[in-house]
Amino acid sequence: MTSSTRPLLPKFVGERIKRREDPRLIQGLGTYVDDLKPAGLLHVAFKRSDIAHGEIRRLDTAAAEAMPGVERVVAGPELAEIVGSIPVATAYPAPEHFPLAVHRVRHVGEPVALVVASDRYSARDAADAIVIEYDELPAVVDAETAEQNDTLVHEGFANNIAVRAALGTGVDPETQQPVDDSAIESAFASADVVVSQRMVNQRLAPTPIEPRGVVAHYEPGREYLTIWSSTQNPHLLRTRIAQALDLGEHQVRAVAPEVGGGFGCKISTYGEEHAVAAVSKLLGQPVKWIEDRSEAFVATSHGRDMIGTVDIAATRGGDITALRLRLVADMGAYEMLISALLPTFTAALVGGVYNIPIVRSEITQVFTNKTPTDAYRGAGRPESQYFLERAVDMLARELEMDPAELRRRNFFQPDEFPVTTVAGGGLITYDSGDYERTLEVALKTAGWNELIAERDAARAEGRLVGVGLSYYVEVCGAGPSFLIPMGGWEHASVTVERGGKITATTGSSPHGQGHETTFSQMLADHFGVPMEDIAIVHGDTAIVKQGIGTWGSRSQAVGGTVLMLAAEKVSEKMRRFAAAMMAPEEVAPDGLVFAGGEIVTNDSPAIARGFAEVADFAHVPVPLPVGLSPGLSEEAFWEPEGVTYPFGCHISMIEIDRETGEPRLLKMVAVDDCGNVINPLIVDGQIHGGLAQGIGQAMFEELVYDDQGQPVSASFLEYVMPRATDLPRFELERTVTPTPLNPMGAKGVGEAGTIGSTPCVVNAAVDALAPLGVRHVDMPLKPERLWRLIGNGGGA
Ligand code: MCN
Repeated sequence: MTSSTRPLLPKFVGERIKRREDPRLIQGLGTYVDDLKPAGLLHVAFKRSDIAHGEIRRLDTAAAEAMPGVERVVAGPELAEIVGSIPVATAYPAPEHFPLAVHRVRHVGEPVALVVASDRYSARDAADAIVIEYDELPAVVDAETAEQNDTLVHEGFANNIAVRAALGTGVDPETQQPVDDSAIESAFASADVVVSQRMVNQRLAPTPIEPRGVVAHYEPGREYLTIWSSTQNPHLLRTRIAQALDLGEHQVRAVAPEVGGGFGCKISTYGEEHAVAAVSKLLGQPVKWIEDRSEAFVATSHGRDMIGTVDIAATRGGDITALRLRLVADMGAYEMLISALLPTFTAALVGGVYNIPIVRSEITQVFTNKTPTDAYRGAGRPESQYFLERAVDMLARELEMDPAELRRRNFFQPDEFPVTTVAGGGLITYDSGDYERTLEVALKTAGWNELIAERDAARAEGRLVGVGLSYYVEVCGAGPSFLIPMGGWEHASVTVERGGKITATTGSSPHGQGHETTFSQMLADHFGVPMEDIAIVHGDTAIVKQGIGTWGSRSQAVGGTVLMLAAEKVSEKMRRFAAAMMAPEEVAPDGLVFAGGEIVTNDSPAIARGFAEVADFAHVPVPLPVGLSPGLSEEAFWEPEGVTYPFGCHISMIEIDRETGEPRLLKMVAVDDCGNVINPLIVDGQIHGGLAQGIGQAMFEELVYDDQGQPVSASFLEYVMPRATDLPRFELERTVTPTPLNPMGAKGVGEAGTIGSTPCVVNAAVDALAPLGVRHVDMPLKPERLWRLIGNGGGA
């Protein structure tokens, strides 16, 4: 793929280069959706349900319509006529989900009507003046009993079940239903040791710094809609909006300008995007909606919310012989784009890095009267590795074995890869791994033996100090298309312009990951030019013709690969132009290399032409070399044969105040392996952010609903985000196990930190409380919860 004569990773790739996008972002020079103010702009505000479940008996918009500045009020049935139901991307049956509720509301925060007005404040005031009377219905709140609840969230989904599936031993992979329980039952019946635990992976709010926002501008004359959205997925948005409004994709331009974070909650196309686009088309004017933080807590999809009961069986010597996961996943009130798939990811990876011969997962996904759940950084993998790594830690304690030693004993070995796992039901094949090496680096970096000695000394003084270790494997770089409902490929184009500057487009649409930097590092090496000569364009479907978007940590592995394929097509043509320019010398294009702003022969003395000189010639080729067409612009589509599996080992130390229950994280070591690294500084940054979020789940964050389905922690007053002062200095190391699935040998890293850190911190907390007899504590590690455990001498 790269030109044959040059090394793959020569100059910029592998260097700690600061992000090119940061100067504009930190100086406030970026353009976000709310910065857009097209002439004639109108503003939308949504009237949302303040109850969890009820029939809409009366919707009175008269007062709102009479208010100054109000242009239009739209309710559910009218909008449903125009845009229909919002589609999901999975094969599972999904209930209808209209952008504005029709007849019934199913969660607090569900939009019921919208107001279009001349300014944001008039729109908000008028939305507040809409009167809705409901016939309230009982709310389905508890996921574990939703199946037995007499109330149905959706009439068409009996027992509130969205999906019932199974994976692994004794399961038919076609029907995803258990067909033979004998192996799993006999494994548990004959085990020396069995450890079982119910664990809660609590509901979280993704809370990117920039909430969602949309501007839509339909131009009736051109019959053309431009939609700007704070999205991870502009191309999917284009497709979905075109379908909803009965337009061709060529009539819709979707733009993701600067996006202030997404963490998975901006993958879906939301009802608000459909609604704002439809209203702009109705009125023939530009329309804007900017989500406020209170809305974001109830209207943007939530993450996690799974309850797992794990049984793990082993021999006395520490060989894990079987694992069973019974999973209840709370979908909330509707399915979002890929939410129905996430529990299957959890199940598919629940065997982790261990060679466990018998693994069975049984999944029940239920509807409740809460905000829908969907992808949140890690999307299924943090839950899976949490359930597994807590169970493995409990097993180590039961066996009185060093937790590192128990893990080491059960790893898949390097010569076993590629490994098709039992947990994945034959559908999952880990590409590459050397798990023991990473464990050893982590133990050494953390000073494991010293940490244990320190903990024991602290214990001797009566302090509650614990040490935790976790191992994870996760899945990144999604493709090929048979696995991914939106398409498992990515697209890129590369153009070398007159004068030798380069513009590349990528269908990966970053929202904080730094693609402009890493992708230009790769192209700079490829073409032998400075990074400053390269522009990476993303997020605008009028310029970037095709794309799948940024999610599932796939941009480097898939987007990076296709970019290099497009670059190779251009450089191949450029070598032929250069060879023609070197005539009458007999120069073989294959023998030319790109270096130092020139295209040169490998011979001595070398013959060279300037990069810009060749670019100019390619645009005015007189005479046109035989077999060449003018210009230097190429595009490529590519999909990988399979997904990559990064892994890593995290170690932490925590102290819990005996008097107050307040936990303090003292140490956090993360050793992650994402294959070859393009930019170590960016990769470290991705790990830092991921660790903060994973620790946030372990220690602080939780969306709580009362028994009426009212969210009671839906503001930053109650929803506790991790702050810099809550976190220790992160100690990072890396091992490098390249993947064979792409030419760069790169795996993804964007979610890794989130996945390993959560069980690691909880394992440390349980270790701290173990002298009191504590076996498990559910997240988050709230001081009150810990204080009660301490006060009860470790009892529940
Ligand atoms: N990279 C690298 N070497 C590798 C792998 C990656 O240098 N071996 C670089 C890439 O070039 C890219 C970055 O690291 O600049 C992340 O790449 P990758 O792991 O491919 O992940 P994506 O770019 O696809 O990002 C998605 C991932 C996800 S799924 C979530 S959620 C997430 C995350 O990235 N949300 C984020 N990181 C985030 N970072 C910020 N600032 N904001 C978010 O919302």
